[in-house]
Formats: sequence, structure tokens, C-alpha cells
Amino acid sequence: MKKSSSQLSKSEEAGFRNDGYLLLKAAVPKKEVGLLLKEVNRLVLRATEADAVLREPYYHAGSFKLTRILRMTSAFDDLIDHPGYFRKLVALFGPHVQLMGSEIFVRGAAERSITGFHTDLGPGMQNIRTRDDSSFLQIKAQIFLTDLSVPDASNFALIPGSHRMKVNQSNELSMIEEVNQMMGADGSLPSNAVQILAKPGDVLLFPHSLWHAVGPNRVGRTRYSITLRYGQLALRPFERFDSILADHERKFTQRQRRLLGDLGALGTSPYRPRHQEKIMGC
Ligand SMILES: O=C(O)CCC(=O)C(=O)O
Repeated sequence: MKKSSSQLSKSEEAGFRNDGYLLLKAAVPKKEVGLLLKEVNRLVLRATEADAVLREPYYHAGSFKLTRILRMTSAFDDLIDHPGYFRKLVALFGPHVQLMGSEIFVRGAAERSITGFHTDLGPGMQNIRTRDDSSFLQIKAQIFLTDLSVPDASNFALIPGSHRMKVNQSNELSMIEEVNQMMGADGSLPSNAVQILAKPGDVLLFPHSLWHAVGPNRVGRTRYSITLRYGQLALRPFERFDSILADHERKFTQRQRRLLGDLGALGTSPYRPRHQEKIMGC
């Protein structure tokens, strides 16, 4: 029987395990992208005016992010378990999955790379890698809202297969010095790096151990994207969603509530919440 496109195909799984990423074309329909971008623009304007944006120490000057974005609006609620990617995530994680964080990325003009190559989840997790047959610990879903179909437009950049490689030289920001030393003075990336070419509505999945960066932006267009971080239930989330769960105006499904940390009233271990498989649709 043919698998529906919402399920993870064998070739998608092989690609994700071998290369460390999966680009899902047109995973979020155009109409939804338009509404998401409108809300992103509104929030970015408000945060910029209030000087409430986060500029990581390793970003280029024209770039910043907004964090905990589900607290700011209900417009992103459908992304929590969006049909364009959610079943694929569950296939890679197994059912014991949670949402760990939510961010908007804004990437302005930059002649050289906007960030260097790094891994996620901090230095403690940098050399923890999954085996060929393992479930994943953490995966980010990056939803692109603006056109990145040419290189050097602040594209997400990665080293294919690096999620299985040992990092030899790093620092407290989990930068990968061995590849960052190979960045050219003209902004060129190391020869084994790939810039992801994406259209609005494409979604990129990648695990915490993949070496990734953001390339230069020389196209005169700001990049906007949303990232949702997912992880195994046993990991500590980046943010708490309690205030959102307590907001009765927000109409979440049971699955969305579970992903946001509502483990149910029948107090079991946080690592074994009841009916987890059923709620995640396994
Ligand atoms: O794609 C981006 O703009 C940032 C990606 C990144 O560095 C990250 O997700 O850790």
C-alpha cells in the first residue's frame, strides 16, 4: 500500500539518518505561510520597537531572534503538530516526544556568514550522537517563510553527515572550530558545506548533533523563519508552556496539550504519561 505523504518514507528516513537532514518541500501550504509571515512581521516590529529581541553573541550584527513565541500569539498553534511534518517527527522520535522551544529567526544583510558552524543543546551534548538504528534525542523543525531559493540569501548551511562526526575543537558556544577555520575571508563556506535552497512553506528537519550555520545574505531581502524544537520527554525544555496551557481562550487539542507539557491529571511518572502512544497517533 502507498504511504501517505505525512508518513516518513523509507528513503526520507535513510536520508535523514545518513545526511542528518530532511527538507520537506511545500510542507506548509501557501495560504498558511502568508498568515504566519504577517504575524511574524507584526511581532518582530513590536519586539524591535521595544528592544526586546535576542542577539546571540555569535550572530552577525543584522540578525536576531525572538524566543518563546507561543506566548506572544495563538497564530502559531497549528504548527505544534502540523500535518506537514508531525508524523515524520514521531517516526524519528517514537511517541515520547515533547515541544521544547519556539523561536522566530530574522536574518538581515550580511557580507559574511551570519553564524559559524555549531551544534545544538550545549557542550554537554555535543559529542552525544545517535546510532544508525537509534531514535533521536532532539530535532528542530525550521519553517521557512521567505524565499531562499538561491545561495547567499542567509540560507541555512550544514555539513552533510556531520551529525555522526566527533567534534575535536570547540568552545563554550559549541562552535566547530575545525570547520569555522575554513570559512573564507570573502564569506565563502567550507567546500563540504551545503546551503539549503528553500521556498516559503518548505520545512527542514535536523538533529542537535548536525554541524550547521547560516550563510551570508547578499540578496537585499531579510529572511524570516520559525523554528520549533522537539525532543524526548526526558529532556529539559528550553521554555515552559504553563501560562499558555492555563489560558482558556486557547483551543488546544489533547495532543497539542501533551506536547506542551500537560501530562494529564492521573499523576504518573513524567517519563511514562498515560495513553502517550494513542495521543501521539501511534
Ligand atoms: O537558521 C537559522 O537562522 C539559525 C539556525 C541555527 O543556528 C540554529 O537553529 O541553531
